[in-house]
Amino acid sequence: RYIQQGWIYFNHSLYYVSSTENTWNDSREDCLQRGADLVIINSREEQNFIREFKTRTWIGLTDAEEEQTWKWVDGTTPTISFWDTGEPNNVIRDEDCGEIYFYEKENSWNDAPCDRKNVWICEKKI
Ligand code: 2F8
Ligand code: CA
Repeated sequence: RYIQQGWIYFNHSLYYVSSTENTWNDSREDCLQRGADLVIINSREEQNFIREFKTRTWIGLTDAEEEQTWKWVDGTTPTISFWDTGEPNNVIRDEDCGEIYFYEKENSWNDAPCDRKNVWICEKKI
């Protein structure tokens, strides 16, 4: 078993859950400084693993570059997605950043304003 202080292992990646809240950009910056990036969700198993932290959290998803074109922080387009019903809806001002909102539900992603403060989760592949 792979153990590293503050990081939790799942399926070839390590995950770090912040203990404070920050904007999406500052959250991403924190992850980069930890040699990681905001979490990228590639499977139902990973989505459900992240939900188990039971927190509203930023994920590494944004359409800041082009409205309605959602991209992961590694530049890829989601192959599988878990938007909540009616999301993404861009409802409050400009909602360009992805979060897990109602983690009780498998379909729990929401687009939220990037300057909102959230817990964040970093992922690094090992
Ligand atoms: O009901 C979904 C809706 O809830 C909030 O707006 C009232 C969210 N806003 C923020 O998180 C700021 C919306 O993004 C979300 O779509
Ligand atoms: Ca929304």
